[in-house]
Amino acid sequence: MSQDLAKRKAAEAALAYVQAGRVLGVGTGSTVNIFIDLLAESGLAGKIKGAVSSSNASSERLQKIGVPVLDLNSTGELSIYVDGADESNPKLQLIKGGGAALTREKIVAAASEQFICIVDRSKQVEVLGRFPLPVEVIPMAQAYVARRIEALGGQPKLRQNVITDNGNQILDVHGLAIHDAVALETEINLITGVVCVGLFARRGADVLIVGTPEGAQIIK
Ligand code: ABF
Repeated sequence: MSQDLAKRKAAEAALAYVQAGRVLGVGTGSTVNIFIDLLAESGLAGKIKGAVSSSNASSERLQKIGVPVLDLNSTGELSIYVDGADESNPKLQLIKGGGAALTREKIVAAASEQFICIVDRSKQVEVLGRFPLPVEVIPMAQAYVARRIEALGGQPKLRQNVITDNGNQILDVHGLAIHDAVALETEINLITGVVCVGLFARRGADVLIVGTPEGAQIIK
């Protein structure tokens, strides 16, 4: 209950960044779901031009509250992107992808001026990696990519019964302690067959909103 309240506090604080008349980038996950519901409750749903969504699940939720879901190829740069995360270190570098939407999340974040990340305190860590690092891979290459990741010191496990919105599979990489997130993101990105790695380090969050049952802490 208190974690849900903390997520709500973070989502509430993110509403302050939403700009009327602009297109909003919207991520995926349970905290984002609360944010979408608050867009409706606050009346902001009717004031934004529309949203670009990072998953079919979020698109459906946005459509249900009457927000036009737009194609990123027709919107140009977005003002802000609001999304959750699985882990954040003090540099606002993130692990994302627990919800299997990491590729579209990274695309929409890249196309947004500001990435506002909404979390509860359980997501804050000193060193990234306790949460298994998601890596989206082309299905025919998953065993090859797994071997390359083992050579980097990780323990990849194929996520069972999951095909991403892009038709790919996910390896969850266990056993990492990520002290140089930018270097590891670059290294995994270069493995042939990798579509996207759930390390948001080269471009982390611009603002981290940490919800607590009492309120929200803004970290920049
Ligand atoms: C999403 O937020 C994913 O990248 C991540 O797995 C998820 C976690 O959010 P929550 O804990 O709010 O469900 O963006």
